[in-house]
Amino acid sequence: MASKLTNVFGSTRSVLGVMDMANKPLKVIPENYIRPEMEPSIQSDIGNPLPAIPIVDLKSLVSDGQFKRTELEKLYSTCKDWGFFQVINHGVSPQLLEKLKLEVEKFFQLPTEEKMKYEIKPGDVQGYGTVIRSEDQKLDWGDRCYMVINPVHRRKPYLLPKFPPSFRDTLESYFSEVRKLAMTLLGLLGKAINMDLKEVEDIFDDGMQSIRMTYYPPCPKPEHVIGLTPHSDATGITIVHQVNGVEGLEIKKDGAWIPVTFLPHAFVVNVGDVMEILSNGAYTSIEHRAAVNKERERISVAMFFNPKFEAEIGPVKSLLSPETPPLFKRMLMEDYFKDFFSSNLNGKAHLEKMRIQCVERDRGEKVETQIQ
Ligand SMILES: O=C(O)CCC(=O)C(=O)O
Repeated sequence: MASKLTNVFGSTRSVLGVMDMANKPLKVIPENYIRPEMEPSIQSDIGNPLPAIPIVDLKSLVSDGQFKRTELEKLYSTCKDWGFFQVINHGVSPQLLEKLKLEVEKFFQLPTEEKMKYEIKPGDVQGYGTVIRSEDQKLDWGDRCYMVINPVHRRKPYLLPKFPPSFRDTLESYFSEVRKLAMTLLGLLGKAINMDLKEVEDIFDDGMQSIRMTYYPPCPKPEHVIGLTPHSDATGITIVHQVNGVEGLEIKKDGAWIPVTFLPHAFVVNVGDVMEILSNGAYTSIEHRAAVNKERERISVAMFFNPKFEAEIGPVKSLLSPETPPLFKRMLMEDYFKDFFSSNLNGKAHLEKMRIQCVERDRGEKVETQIQ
């Protein structure tokens, strides 16, 4: 079937309601959810435990506003080798996380007609539902709501401002707590590649921030569907909260899909493409996906921290020299985003578009070409 493509930065329509479908007894999974090409994840067995993503204890990394050099070095190698870590002692209160859990669960349990008020509008990517760009598009086994939350003037008036008041207030408290954590982590990641705090703040302070809340219903054949298509994030960093303790996040490490086991109250943090670009490839933005569970629903809340729309992204100048030339091109954050949201999630394809390729010409001269 011919693909019907849309205008840039937009959707033809959105679909709502995997949840409604999964609530009815399902004999067959609809064809557009089936992923025949899905790579299996590795499983633990006796004597062969799963590799675990590193743990960062923020209390031992920073005390009295000072960081420990050895811990910072560990953070650097974690972001280089794994691109993912769990953060504990992060300072976000367990009471707030519990309140968020109740509110998010309540939100996803609202009748479909209520949630339709927040449906993604044609030509947009924000709101409740999934953007459909072509008739033959494979769909994820999850209901989600994505929205920009900062800068505040970019918020859609029909989304967060129209949420049930107690949910909105809880989300605002969550944003403010997690934002503090994100700025601390971004400062540390910057420090580890010799960026000044001022440079980090100029890029990220009051930057573009967004949130995706996802409800993954149980699926009778979880091995045939995917909750979230493999992708790397077009962000500086992402902070993921696994709201109801049900696992599903998987990361691709050395070619294998590894399930992530969240520690209680920990957040999982990942380096995004923008951080890989800023660090000139020192940090790695890792592909990840979400699997679904046969019996239990799963809920996650991911918060994305990006540079300001008007910031230029590209390798940090202090990292460049004739021996360490730029590996990525420079671009305005706003344009980078438009480009990201104009296509569906697809592994690391978006980051690869930013990569500068060095081609040795026959003459022996080094020429830089850019993959477009
Ligand atoms: O559901 C998860 O654990 C991951 C969520 C995520 O990576 C995303 O929303 O981009």
